[in-house]
Amino acid sequence: ARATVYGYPRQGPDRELKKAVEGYWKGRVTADALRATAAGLRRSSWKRLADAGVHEVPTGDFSYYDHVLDTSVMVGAVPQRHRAAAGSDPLDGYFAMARGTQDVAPLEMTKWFDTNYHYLVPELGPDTVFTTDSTKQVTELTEALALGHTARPVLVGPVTYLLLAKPAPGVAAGFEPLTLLDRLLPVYAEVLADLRAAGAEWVQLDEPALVQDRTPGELDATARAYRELGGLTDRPRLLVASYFDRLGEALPVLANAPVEGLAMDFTGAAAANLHALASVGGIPGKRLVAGVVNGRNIWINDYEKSLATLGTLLGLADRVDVSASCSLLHVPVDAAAERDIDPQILRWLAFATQKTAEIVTLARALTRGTAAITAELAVNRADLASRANSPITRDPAVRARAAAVTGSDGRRSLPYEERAAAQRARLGLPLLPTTTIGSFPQTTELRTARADLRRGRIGTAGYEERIRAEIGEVIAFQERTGIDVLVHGEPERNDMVQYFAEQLTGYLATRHGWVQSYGTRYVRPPVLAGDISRPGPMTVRWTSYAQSLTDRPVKGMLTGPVTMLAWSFVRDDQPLGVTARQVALALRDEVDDLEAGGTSVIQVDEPALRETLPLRAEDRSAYLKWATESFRLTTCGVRAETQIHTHMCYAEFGDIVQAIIDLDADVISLEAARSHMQVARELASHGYPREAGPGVYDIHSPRVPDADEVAALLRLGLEAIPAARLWVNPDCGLKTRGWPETRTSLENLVAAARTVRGELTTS
Ligand code: THG
Ligand code: ZN
Repeated sequence: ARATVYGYPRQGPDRELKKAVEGYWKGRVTADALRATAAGLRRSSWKRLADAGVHEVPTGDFSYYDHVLDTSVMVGAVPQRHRAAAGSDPLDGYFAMARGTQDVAPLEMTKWFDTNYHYLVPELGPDTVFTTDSTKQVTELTEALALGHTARPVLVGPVTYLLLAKPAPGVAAGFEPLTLLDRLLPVYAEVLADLRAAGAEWVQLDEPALVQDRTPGELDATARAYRELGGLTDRPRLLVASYFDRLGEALPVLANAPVEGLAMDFTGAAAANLHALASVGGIPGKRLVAGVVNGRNIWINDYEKSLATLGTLLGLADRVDVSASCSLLHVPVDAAAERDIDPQILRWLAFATQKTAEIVTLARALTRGTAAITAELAVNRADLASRANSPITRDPAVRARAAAVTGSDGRRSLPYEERAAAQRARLGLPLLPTTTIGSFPQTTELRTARADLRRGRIGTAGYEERIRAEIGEVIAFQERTGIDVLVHGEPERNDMVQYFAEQLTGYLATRHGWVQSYGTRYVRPPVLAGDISRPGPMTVRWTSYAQSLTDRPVKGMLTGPVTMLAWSFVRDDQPLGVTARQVALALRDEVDDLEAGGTSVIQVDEPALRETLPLRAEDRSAYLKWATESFRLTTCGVRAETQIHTHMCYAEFGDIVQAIIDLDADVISLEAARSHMQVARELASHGYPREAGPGVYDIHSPRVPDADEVAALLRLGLEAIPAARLWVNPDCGLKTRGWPETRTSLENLVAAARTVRGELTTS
């Protein structure tokens, strides 16, 4: 058996790629220097893999920005508006597609399946003409072969590429990119021929879209695609890879396709692939690459369990190789860099480096028998036992409390209508009340203050003085501008998930655990390692301080349990719903403390509610059940006159409106400005019964909307949501905006609210 991986973190151990690319954008790094840095990173990643014992390294998985964008370049799917830039310089054209320019908008970005990676959405239409550019794939393969590696180019497969695309601007929304398949396949055929000529024995075609529910037409297209590619004579052997879930109905399609290998995920919900593969009679004559090491979480592998899976698989394919379930892009580079984590706990963690070693060990056991890994097995067993029996993973008090939760803990004391009356009486807000989502601009001074505190240049007292001053300014600005429900602006927080994780017991933060989120942007997801409890209040002090400065209500701001899970590495030793309940109980105490401290409005953000929705429809109701239960457990402990808000963004909400209703929040604010209040109409069509603030100011752009424009959006909102239940707010938090545009935009927003209020009272 061979050890292999489908992809490796691109950034380098110290995010060297981020620095080089951003330096290039600023004109501080030449194109040649950028290319040299990239080639150096590829070379060292292959060397790390090969030195660890990986037999077949991936090529073409590297990217300056995004591998779906690279695929668009490979097939010539460059939108008209980016062609001028691409024509004058390919690298600048590439970045124009990724980031836009002064004159043209970038491609849209969206989440890569249910991960936290974002890709650039291909824009296609009936007039799209595909052309072949295999340069990047061929160059990277040639580099690896020249270094003496056995290498396997990895490409986004044609079916997934088309299924991830959307109609180009100006093309009818009903256009289905998959109808372009027959035009796209000849391009893939040329790329395959070029790769063969460059020395590829195998090429991997990634088709993760096949783990989602697919229509019979889509499955037919898949069969046709692989019949055609498989039927080519001038091609390397083909490995069709799937990951993130089970193949389901697509399995027989691929098993019967004239390709030489399949790569399948056998972790988590995808473990069902094992029985499915047996029930189609295996893939005799084909190579199976078995993803038994979880490629998107950070826990060490259970060798005995993986070996049992691999043992069964041996009878189901011609040859079985070992890999991670998906590209290692989704995990940080090296756990050994985490000097601050307790060495005992560190033994439970596996980042890309450790996962590579696991894959090699399992491949060795498969080839030479488990006797060849006796020592590794013993260590693995001991580490798993230490985790299972640790007081960190089993806190009896947390468990007893979670077990004692009853249905009434997840129900507000009164129905919405009565709460709303109590809240109206307490808050005394005008019609169309104005508010913001929570954060205000994170100025350079604030970042510097945080960095100074970290490096010991200023003490806690100096830092807190700085935070108090900022809160004072933010409150004064909001009062001056005439905003009705104020926020403290969150100057003390960097990443909201990290901020709470650092204050909860059972959560680990990493120092170097960067994972690419999009382009040159990275996050350091904290680790939900143990049972979660809250040693003390987390936000009460700053919220109370802000409230002490004003007579208007100041909203308390928390991140909800679903988002805390979605943006962390989660425990794999208990159901997600169990972890969510623990986080919810810790947050519930925070909500209760805020209320006890006099906070009358509390917002619990769930931006990730939609993005964690399972890939397969049949798994969704179970997810939505624990997701809504944990939100309600967080928020339902308050009195009727305390108003609960929530906020969601980054998503289409159409398919979760019922879940949004089930959260039973009094007020929800949503991203909507760019979609012309589409979300307000969606809420209305589902009979959404409570208050809503569809965003009227798109904070993703530095553009300042004028008051007329905001007023027009509000009038649109009023067509869907009655005046008594409509709020006025931006799309999302303001932390990425500058102060000048924030100031004017919010002044215009308040002016628009006043204008439309006037129209309501006179009519
Ligand atoms: N927090 C976390 N996960 C997230 C988001 C978040 N996932 C989805 C979405 N938001 C991703 N968006 C971003 C936006 C900006 C950055 C990263 C992800 C970003 N990162 C800095 C960088 O790479 O330079 C580093 C930030 C830091 O120092 O922590 O700008 O909001 N958890
Ligand atoms: Zn948001």
